[in-house]
Amino acid sequence: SKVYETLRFSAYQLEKNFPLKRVVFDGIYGITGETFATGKTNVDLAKEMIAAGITVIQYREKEKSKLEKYHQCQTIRRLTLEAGTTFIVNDDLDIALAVTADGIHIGQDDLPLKKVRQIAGNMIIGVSTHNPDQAKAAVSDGADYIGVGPIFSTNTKKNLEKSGGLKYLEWVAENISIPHVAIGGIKEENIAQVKKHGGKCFAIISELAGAHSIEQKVAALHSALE
Ligand code: 3NM
Repeated sequence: SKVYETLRFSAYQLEKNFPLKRVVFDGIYGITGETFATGKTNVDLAKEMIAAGITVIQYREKEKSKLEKYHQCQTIRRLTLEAGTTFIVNDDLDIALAVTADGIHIGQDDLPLKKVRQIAGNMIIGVSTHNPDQAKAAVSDGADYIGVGPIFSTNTKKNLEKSGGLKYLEWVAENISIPHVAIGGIKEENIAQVKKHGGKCFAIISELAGAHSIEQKVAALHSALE
């Protein structure tokens, strides 16, 4: 169909113009969440994250229309390209392709990973996992990294599948060869504990969105990790 051809063309363009970057999943992985901020848009949050030195930013937005999300992603794509920041779009593969994001992040209920790979070419693909079976499947189906969570309880995501938390993270750190990103309830006061249990990269929404200054919060998170 026409839509399918358009997506294939976009992926082809992406391969030609944006060869896969070597992305290091290490330290803070910032996720936008303007519903958890006061008076800041997703674009404001991304700007603050870039200024704070965050090197991977994911656009995550569950309330807005496709068009609103597309416009915000266009702006964040421009800002992240200028800054050399890796830009990953959550859920919306069409938006990720349309703005030539560096990557797409999918959950267990999204299109199958193999199909996403077919459409997205060499884009970075991340997959949320909550147990060892999902992690092993993500690796064999070609994910570039996995999300590992929830580590702690969190109110940020609705209908979140349970996981073994820190025990599941330890299992991943020992058994999974591709990069892993810990997520779920990670804050200044518990990030050192996550590191102790095998965490290397830490995905955070509310602790960043809710901070008065993201720059100060990132500095505090870094010193907690030392
Ligand atoms: N995914 P916060 S936990 C989006 O376990 C999301 O896969 C999770 O937000 C998973 O940092 C989560 O505010 C919410 O807890 C993360």
